[in-house]
Amino acid sequence: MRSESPVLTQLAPLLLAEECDYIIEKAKGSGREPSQTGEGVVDDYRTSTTSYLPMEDPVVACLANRLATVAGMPPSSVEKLQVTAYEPGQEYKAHTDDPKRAPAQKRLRTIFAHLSDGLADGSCGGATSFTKLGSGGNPLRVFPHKGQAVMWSNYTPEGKLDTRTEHAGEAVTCAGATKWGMNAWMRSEALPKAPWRSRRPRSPQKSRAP
Ligand SMILES: O=C(O)CCC(=O)C(=O)O
Repeated sequence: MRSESPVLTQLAPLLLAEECDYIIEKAKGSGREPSQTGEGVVDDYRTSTTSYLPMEDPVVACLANRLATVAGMPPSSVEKLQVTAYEPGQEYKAHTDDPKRAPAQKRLRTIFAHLSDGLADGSCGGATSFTKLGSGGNPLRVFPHKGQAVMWSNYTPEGKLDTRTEHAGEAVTCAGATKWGMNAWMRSEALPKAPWRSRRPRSPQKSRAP
């Protein structure tokens, strides 16, 4: 997997296997809804299901801080982490991650992490494919390796939406296979109520007189 323009950074690994399993369990416990597209509609453009992680959970909050650090963004820029699951035949067609947003709310950066086993050799589909990159008429495909992630900037240094980052979640093709992934989107403006942002270190406790 390689692209220097735009830069796609492979994070391998980003998450421990135990962390992937934890995220999946938390996502299952948060209820799975039909996914919406970036325009906020449910249709056959995106047929997976989605859940949002409980960001007040200490492990999840710790992960959000790690993701922000890796991306070089403040923790308060991280949106609620979104987990997405694809059963056989489900997909997310080509899209960019920041359609029609107000400038203050730009999704500057994306980290998409793969959470499941069994799809790494590509024989059961499920790749994250960058439709405008790649060669020989083939998209640049990132196959799902549990714990690995890919990171990119959705905007050019000049501040324009970088349409070269268009990507798709290819359909899972094998019966019984499920692909789990996690989106971390980081905004240009702090999310004021983000409870998972780093708390200020506590002031040292006054020592009691012996
Ligand atoms: O499933 C994938 O590989 C990509 C998912 C994605 O692009 C998204 O959820 O925005």
